[in-house]
Amino acid sequence: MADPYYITTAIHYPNGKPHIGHAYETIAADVIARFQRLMGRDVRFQTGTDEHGLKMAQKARDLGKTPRELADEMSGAFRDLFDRLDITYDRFIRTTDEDHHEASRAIWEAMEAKGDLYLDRYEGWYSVRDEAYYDEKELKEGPNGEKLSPQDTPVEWTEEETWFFRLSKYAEPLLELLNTPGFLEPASRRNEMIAFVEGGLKDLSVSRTSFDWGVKVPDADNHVMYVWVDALTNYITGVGYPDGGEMWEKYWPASLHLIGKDIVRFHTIYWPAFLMSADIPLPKQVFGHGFLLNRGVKESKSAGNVTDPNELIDLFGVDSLRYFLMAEVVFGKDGSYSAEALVNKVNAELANSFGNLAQRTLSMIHKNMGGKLDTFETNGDDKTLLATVQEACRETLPREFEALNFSVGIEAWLKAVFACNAYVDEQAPWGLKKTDPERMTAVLQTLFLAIRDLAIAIQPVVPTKAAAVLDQLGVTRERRSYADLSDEGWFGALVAAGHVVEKPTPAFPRLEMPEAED
Ligand code: ME8
Repeated sequence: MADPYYITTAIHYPNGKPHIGHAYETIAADVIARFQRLMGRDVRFQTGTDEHGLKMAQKARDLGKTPRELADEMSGAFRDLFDRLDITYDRFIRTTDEDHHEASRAIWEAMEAKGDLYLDRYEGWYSVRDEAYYDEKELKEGPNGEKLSPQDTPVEWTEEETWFFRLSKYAEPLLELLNTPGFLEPASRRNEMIAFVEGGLKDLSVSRTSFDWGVKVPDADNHVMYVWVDALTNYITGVGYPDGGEMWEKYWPASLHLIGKDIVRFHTIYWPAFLMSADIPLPKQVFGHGFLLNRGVKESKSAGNVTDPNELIDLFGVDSLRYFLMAEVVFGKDGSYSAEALVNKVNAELANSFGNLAQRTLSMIHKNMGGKLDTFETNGDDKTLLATVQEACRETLPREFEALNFSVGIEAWLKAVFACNAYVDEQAPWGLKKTDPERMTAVLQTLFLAIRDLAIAIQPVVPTKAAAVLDQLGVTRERRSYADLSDEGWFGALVAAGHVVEKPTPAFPRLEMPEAED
């Protein structure tokens, strides 16, 4: 049986349209999901929208809509974007889904049965934008003397009767968890979380009475759950909690919660504590990726620099966007993007390097060999090239992708592409047609083998483009996994089947910079 692998993204607030950060996180998760499938694992991939809470309620009120109307409209915009981005999710969860309400009530009841919930009065600071409670000592002073959260969002003083969760009880096991190698990655995010726990954990307010847009607390109808209690629970709703069953047995605990660095506290402190309280096993890993900046600057409505990912897709295509984000940004660190950087990188690495390699090779096979393949003898140069390509595609890239070092894996792949292009220049197959046709066929078919490895390896990042190259090579859809790479019989089978290389169409055309608008 294939190893199960359950990956989740954060669920996104549908209080506005999706932005580039949402696209980035979901693309990264999709690259992981596709990679793990190609590694032979049985993958489940969940993403979705986080629809409750004060932020949604306030935004809907400002727009003169009901929260439900706003959620329906914007959740649809997220779903449409993810479909356009070729995101292969198995479930798009909405926290307004009925099974999610049931799961949220069930985890609440489990925490209550443990004696971890009690009613008391909350007095303190709340940031609606972060949907987070803050301690006085965490706050900063804004330019006009106002109080701001550590994320620079406004906070308001809140006083109400709420349910509390005994977070303080879990300090010891949480420290042990945070010190477990691999639980929270990258390791650079650990110290801050450890310091937060060591600074003393206060019990957490987990319900609100001042509004009603949320999951109702069991037997206390005037309370709705604190939005993060229900939001985090989405991860288990999606695999069958509380009923259990086959999906639950197979996929929980999750292999990876992929989230941004701003919400690490919720995922590595609150969430594990809720799970410990409810006697549910803990996720294996939480990875806090960095933020994507627009030419080095955070996007915001007030700065007027918010990019609609749909526009980037319209201009440059999905695979170009996916490639740029994964190749350019060191995963775990902040990264910067701009249309020029995207066009330059994609043209240099995909169009001029890999695309051109495939296009030149297939054209020459089509023209000079009548598109026909045959068995051939390799010489030392051919063997060296194939060894370089195979090491990159069969070892380095999979190893680095497994460790979520995408840019490092892609860099190794690109070096192998460069090696192929250097080999083409050295061997100059176009000059061999008259002088040594046998050698020409050996060179072109060595390249054919190399391109197949390169195209298979890069599929998680540029699925449509890689598939187009593999189609042209004649590699069947069922034989494109990482395990298939070491099947040495495939070329012989292709020859035996009489595969003919057709006149190729470029899989990676050059991108143009759009005309600047006045
Ligand atoms: O935080 N670059 O939702 P959200 C990269 N609903 N990632 C970014 C980003 C940027 N510029 N801006 C945001 C929430 N993100 C909660 C999550 S999970 C149970 C509930 C990331 O819509 C952010 O870090 O504000 C988060 O992982 C995701 O986008 C959704 O953010």
